[in-house]
Amino acid sequence: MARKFFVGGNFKMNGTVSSIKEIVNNLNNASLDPEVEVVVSPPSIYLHLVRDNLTKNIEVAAQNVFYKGNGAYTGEISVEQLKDSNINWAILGHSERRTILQESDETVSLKTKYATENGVGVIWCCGESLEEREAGKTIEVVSKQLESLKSHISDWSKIVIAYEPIWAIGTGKVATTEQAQEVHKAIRDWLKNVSDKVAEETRILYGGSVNEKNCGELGKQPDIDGFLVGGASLKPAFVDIINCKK
Ligand code: 3PY
Repeated sequence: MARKFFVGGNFKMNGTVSSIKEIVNNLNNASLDPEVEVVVSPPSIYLHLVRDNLTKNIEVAAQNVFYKGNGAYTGEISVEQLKDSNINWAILGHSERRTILQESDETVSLKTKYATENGVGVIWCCGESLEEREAGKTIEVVSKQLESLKSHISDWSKIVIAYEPIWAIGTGKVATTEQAQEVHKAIRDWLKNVSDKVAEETRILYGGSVNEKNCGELGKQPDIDGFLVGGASLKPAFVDIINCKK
């Protein structure tokens, strides 16, 4: 089965009612490649605004979700609430949450398990720090993150993996196409530990300073099945990234 190209827009903690309406209008009026699956992820306060106004061809993702159902968990958001609001995706394990919010591999895996078992797709992020890359530990670090995930989940069909080297996030530094392809291939090889089918079918996105200029080359790599876009998803150029295969 051919893997459908996937482009996610991670707005992070950015935007206002008016700037987000502008992004939504821009996407609604754009001619988007129908062969590409697009998901945008605004901050939780704007999830409804986006879902209510955005074309239904584009799905919406939360930037976090809790690993338990509704209850006494102040400040958290539940899978049930997402589904009730027609939000069918969540980004989990982004390095900003792993480092700044100190989410462990275990926490990310538990969240991913709860979300996927209850009908919410997950853009599951992994990646190494600059120090780890320089120590030659990239594959080891990513494999450890994957290992934790594998020990908690059995259904991989609702997971899209985003490889995001931490040193390329918000720094303007992009992994070279060779560096990105090498890790994507290693992730696909690792997925054979789950099954050949999962290795063949799981989309692996590249994230980290993707923009309209570098997306073309990255998108041609055999194991790069799309992007998780940060800052550029807030700009009109996001449309060019979605259409990079056109
Ligand atoms: C970035 O491109 O900076 C990202 O973190 C995308 O998630």
